[in-house]
Amino acid sequence: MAPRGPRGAFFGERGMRDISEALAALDAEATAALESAADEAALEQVRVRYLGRKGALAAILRALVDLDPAQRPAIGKCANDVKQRLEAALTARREALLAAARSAAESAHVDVTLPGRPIPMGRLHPSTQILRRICQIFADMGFQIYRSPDVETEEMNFELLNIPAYHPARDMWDTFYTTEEGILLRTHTSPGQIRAMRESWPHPIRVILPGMCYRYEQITARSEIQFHQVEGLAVGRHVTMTDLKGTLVSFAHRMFGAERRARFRASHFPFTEPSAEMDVECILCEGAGCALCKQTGWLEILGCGMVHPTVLQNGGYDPMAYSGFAFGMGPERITMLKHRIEDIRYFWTNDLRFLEQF
Ligand code: FA5
Repeated sequence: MAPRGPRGAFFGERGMRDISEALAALDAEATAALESAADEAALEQVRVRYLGRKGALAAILRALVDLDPAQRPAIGKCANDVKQRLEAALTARREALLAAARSAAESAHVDVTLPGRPIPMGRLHPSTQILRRICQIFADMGFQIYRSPDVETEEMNFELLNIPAYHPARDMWDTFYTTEEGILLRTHTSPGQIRAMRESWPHPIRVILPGMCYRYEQITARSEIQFHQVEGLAVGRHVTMTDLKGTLVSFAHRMFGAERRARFRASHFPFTEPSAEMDVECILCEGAGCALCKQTGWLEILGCGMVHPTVLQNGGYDPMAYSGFAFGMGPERITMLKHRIEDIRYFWTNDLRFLEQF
């Protein structure tokens, strides 16, 4: 029987040579493709293209039926050899890819016994830390936090606090005025006293008012144009100077240590009568006298006094029936004392070398 071509004609010597050459070409091409497959997906594509049911090798094998039966065994064996070689190469490549993936995973393996890499943590600003500490101490004594605005009326900041326009204290508390007549940035938290009283009347009051204050003055190592204050106000039917002293001494002991002595010095504020300033024993020399306390042995921490009858009245409380005490302190100055910081300007210059110490 003579060999037939694809359309029924038998292949001759030539046809057999063509199939052998096609097998050799497929063998070389598929081997190269397998070797360059970079991952499992690429490998699968190569397998389907060359060894799949509709792949290149299957097409050649189908053509064997057109060969002279005498030639089929030899060429069939050759095709089988190619198939087996490619299948072995496929398996070898798959294993090599798996091994590479495994060793990559091993090198990325987390060693839980190694010390962790520290994550840089932010922290609270020293002013915020001291504000929270102050609030905590007064909260423990039953004081609530009352918020009052930074932008105030001249009336609240001065007149209602018994500081009329001609009063010399206005020079001490000069501030920044807005373009709106009579509206300014508060110089102290004391206007919050009037707001708290007007809101609470006729009930007793025990509040602290933390917040930012502004003053138009020379910036120095001790004075900023913007700084915090914490105001305190207690109003009731039998509030006395003894309550004021007990509250503030208790605060000083918790803030600076139970062994630290405190004292009150007579002073003057237009909105309190009598008025005082409170000192604590110098934290550096412990009362002996040094440069920090200007050789006095004492450091001033706040102003205070019994709420002036006019101010009580402006807040809506009858001074014949009610009395109260008030105080105002500067948290930045307290932080400076606690940590021996020599310049208040460090607080707002955003220098991490300073901030990271707290
Ligand atoms: C007042 O501002 C009064 N309102 C305090 C007061 C309240 C007295 C209630 C009586 C009753 P003085 O101006 O002294 O007082 O300021 C109070 C505190 O604010 C000072 O002790 C100081 O710690 C802080 N302080 C004042 N000016 C500055 C400034 N320029 N920079 C930083 N802190 C300041």
